[in-house]
Amino acid sequence: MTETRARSVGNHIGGEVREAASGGWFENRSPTDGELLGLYARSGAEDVGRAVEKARAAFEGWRLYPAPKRGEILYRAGALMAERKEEFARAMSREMGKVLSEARGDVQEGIDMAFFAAGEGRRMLGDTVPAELPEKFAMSIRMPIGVVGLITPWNFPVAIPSWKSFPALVAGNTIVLKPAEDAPECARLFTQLLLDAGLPEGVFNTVFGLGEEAGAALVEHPGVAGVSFTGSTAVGVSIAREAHRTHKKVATEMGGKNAIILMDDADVDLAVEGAVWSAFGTAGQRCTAASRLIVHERVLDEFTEGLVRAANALKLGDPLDEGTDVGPLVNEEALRKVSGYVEVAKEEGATLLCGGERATEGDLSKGNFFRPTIWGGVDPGMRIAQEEIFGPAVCVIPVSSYEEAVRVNNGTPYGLSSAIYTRDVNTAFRAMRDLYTGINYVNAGTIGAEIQLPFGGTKATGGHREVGQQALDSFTEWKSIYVDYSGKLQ
Ligand code: TXE
Repeated sequence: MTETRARSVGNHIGGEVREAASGGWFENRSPTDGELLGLYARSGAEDVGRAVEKARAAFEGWRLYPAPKRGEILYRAGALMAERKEEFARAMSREMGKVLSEARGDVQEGIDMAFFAAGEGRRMLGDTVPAELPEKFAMSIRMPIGVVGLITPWNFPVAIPSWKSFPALVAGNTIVLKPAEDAPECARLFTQLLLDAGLPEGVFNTVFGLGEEAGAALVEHPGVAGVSFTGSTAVGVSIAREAHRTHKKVATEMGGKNAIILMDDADVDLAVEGAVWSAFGTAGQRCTAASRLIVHERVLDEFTEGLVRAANALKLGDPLDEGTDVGPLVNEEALRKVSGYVEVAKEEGATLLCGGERATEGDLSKGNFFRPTIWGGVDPGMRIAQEEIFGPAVCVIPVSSYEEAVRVNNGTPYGLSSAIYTRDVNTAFRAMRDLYTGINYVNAGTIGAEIQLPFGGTKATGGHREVGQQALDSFTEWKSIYVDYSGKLQ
């Protein structure tokens, strides 16, 4: 790649690379040291309109292209992604700050998703059911919906576009992607990968830009049949409202306030390890990040001591360094948001057990580094225990029974993931029944979703599911078909 191309990246529309109609650009800067990594097209309604037009034109051919053949292209995309894994992972670490080992995991999810979705090309099961009359046949099939708009966040910049794109493509839809402004390079690599894998022109289009400009234009466009979004609750709710107004199918995934419960019979060392990675992995910027630790009072001291020790031992630094445990927050806005919650916690009377401030020693001063933060003595009603912080900060909430733990777990607006540590198999099964979240871990932290099971949550998380066979639900409509072969009015 030449220096000039690295510095200014245009949209991918109908197989061509184009500047934004306005000629504007936005900057992509490293959260580690502020370096300018590139300029990306700052698109608006005109660019989005052009991309939707190309995608609509391509839809007519793509929907008739046999699904097993669509699957073959996805197989090639998966294989190419495996070959380019390191390139993707490094670009990701550099532009959004996830440590390299986690970035590789992110890309691996994309690879897994490509192969899984490719298989749907020969499956995409519908029902055949008995008809009510002898010479009649009844069945259901999935139909693609048309052009789908994908709006994706920066925190899983390869996995999430893959989770959305591959099922949408195998089902016969064409796509306009509006990736997050904090991870555009991953989206460029992803788009190039799909073209190299052999997707016909116009089937996959990428329009860079800001949410309220390019993103909003995509949601409003009448030629878009469906929208799939992952990001903040406020934006997701406004997108869903606009999509309903303009009669689009819509799926929103809007984060969580995930909890890990520790019962008094838990393996405390195991739980400390699980809690540390669930709370501070990707600097807490995962939708399933654990931000509440609901701990039985009988193991509270032992657990809290172990947790603070482990958090203080984490190494902050350059995410490209293999020895780094925790990288920077994605941008200065995120830094302000997390710092704001430290003030809130103080006002609410929580006890700061460690962290609570920006890390500025040595090279860390150049980036958005925040120390792993733990609050003790937290009441479940406090704002820090209710709102998504999306940073390396976690609350410890003491409880005295299983019933109280379940009540606290279920007592937030969100419902993405939860975990329980217990050695009692009966308690574990009760928890699987009682915790009202879309994902539930037993004796493991809130990390490690596998793409063959649905991913998503209840309540303010959004209620939709990605990946697994359920992924097709956001990108297809069911059609029921009745064939009468009697040749007469039955
Ligand atoms: O999200 P936004 P941001 C949460 C988390 C985080 C907060 C802010 O709490 O601190 O959101 O992050 C596009 N019309 N999560 O600002 O703004 C935007 O360009 C159409 C949780 O990154 O929701 C980007 O592509 N699109 C989450 C995408 O929406 C719009 C992951 C997400 O951006 C738009 C990320 C608009 N009006 C953040 N405004 C999770 N569930 O994991 C923005 N966008």
